[in-house]
Amino acid sequence: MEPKFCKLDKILAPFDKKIERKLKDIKNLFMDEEKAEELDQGMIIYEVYEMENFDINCALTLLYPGKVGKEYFMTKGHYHEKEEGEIYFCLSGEGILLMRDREGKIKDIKLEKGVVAYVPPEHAHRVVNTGNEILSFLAFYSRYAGHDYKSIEKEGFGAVVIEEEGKPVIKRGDLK
Ligand code: M6P
Ligand code: ZN
Repeated sequence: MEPKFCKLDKILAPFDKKIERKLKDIKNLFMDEEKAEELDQGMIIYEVYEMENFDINCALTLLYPGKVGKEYFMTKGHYHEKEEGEIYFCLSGEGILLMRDREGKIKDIKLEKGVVAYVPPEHAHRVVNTGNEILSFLAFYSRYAGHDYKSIEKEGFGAVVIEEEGKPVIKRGDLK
């Protein structure tokens, strides 16, 4: 097995996989789906550059600033298929890391440059960009963890982050 490396410039390069999520791919995540329909469906909400390794993957996510109505742009969010945690390292921007345990309890960590956050196993995780610039962060996770998006699609996340009086507010409850 050869050691390998990527360099972090604007992207993690060379990368093994790039994922681009456009509004049309995730519009059903937002509370105001009608509003989402009115916006440019080809707009990129976030990009992920992944370095795949033997056991631990590393991914850089660039989450663009913006809102659908009052709700900030965010990632899809997922549980892991295996009981594995994940480490986030925020490089730039401002945001919130939302976590949801299997009982639906919501926890959150504010993200800004330099924050290192641990997502425990059995916690769904989603990142929300609450600032005016790109929110960029690295994530480190087991290659075998797997992404379970279905549970969130079925149950909803149980919290949304919206702008109220110019500030981000987390609304908990039986929301999307
Ligand atoms: C981080 C990691 C990746 C994930 C990405 C985007 O980089 O958690 O595993 O793919 O964020 O999040 P999502 O897959 O929920 O859209
Ligand atoms: Zn994950």
